[in-house]
Amino acid sequence: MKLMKTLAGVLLATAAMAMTASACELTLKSSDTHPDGYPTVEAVKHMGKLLKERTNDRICVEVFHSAQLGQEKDTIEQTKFGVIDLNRVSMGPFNNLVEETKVVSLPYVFKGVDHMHRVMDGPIGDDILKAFEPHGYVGLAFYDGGSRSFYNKVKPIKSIEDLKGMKVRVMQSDIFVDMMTALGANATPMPYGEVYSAIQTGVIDGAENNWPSFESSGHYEVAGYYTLDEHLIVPEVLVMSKASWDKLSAEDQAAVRQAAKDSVSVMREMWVAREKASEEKVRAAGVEVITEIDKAPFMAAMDSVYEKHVTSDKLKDLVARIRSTD
Ligand code: GTR
Repeated sequence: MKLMKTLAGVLLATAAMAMTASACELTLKSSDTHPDGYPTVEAVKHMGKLLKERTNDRICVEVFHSAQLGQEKDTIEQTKFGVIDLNRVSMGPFNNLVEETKVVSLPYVFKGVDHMHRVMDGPIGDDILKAFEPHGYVGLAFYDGGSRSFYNKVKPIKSIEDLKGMKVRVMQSDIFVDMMTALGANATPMPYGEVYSAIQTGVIDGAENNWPSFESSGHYEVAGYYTLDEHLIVPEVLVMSKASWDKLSAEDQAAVRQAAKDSVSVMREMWVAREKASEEKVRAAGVEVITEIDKAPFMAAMDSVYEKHVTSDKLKDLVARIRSTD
């Protein structure tokens, strides 16, 4: 009898635990390539917290960080089919799927990060978010991705000539391949997760990214020269699978959208702090940072990239609107 009672007690406790764990009626699975603590990961967690509060614990978000669900290009595909509900990625790997994302992936299209914010926070940003929908995604919000610059293990890049013949990893989009070709380098498109060992083993000489990614990926341990040429400012995007979205009520869709929007300012604050912390860590590790760089020749070399990729009226118009935004 005593044993029965104990067993019943254990069963009850287990059931209670299971109920607490599954208190959320719906848990949205979210993917991120970055490690825990990275601003994009924390931003989506924050979004999840807001959503949970606002739906009285009905809808939760679980963030699978550190590429647990796969490399960006693969997770983008899985998101289309609703295997992954939410995905935080760079817009670069979306270039071949959603044409409009190409304009924000063009080298030197933004005058700086503030300009990028003004563009993405306004009607152009709204238009780009809407452009995801016919392709099976719902664009929810843009996050910061800083400025991307070149790093390598061979020598300090002080001018465009230093890039000649270098093997540089880029994100998987033709724009970036053509950008490197225009700079006289050899582009190697590959998933982010393969870059560290590719530099280490000499498959490539270097890559390009912002301070937080350069630091958190550990690439600075194998690539000791970082040149702040800031050739790209590619915003990050948080998308939801249209398949998952369509299962929500209109009210819950609005709650998801609002929680995503409300996570943006928090993300930007975290981003600024992380950029500073990452820069300090990388500099303290002895990486040579080249800040004195004439960007004019880099910009001039990009004409061919624009000619090749900005061909439709739609993209021409978007680029013109970006350029005329103060
Ligand atoms: C990072 C970005 C990632 C990923 C990565 C890359 O800056 O946050 O989403 O795109 O760059 O270079 O692949």
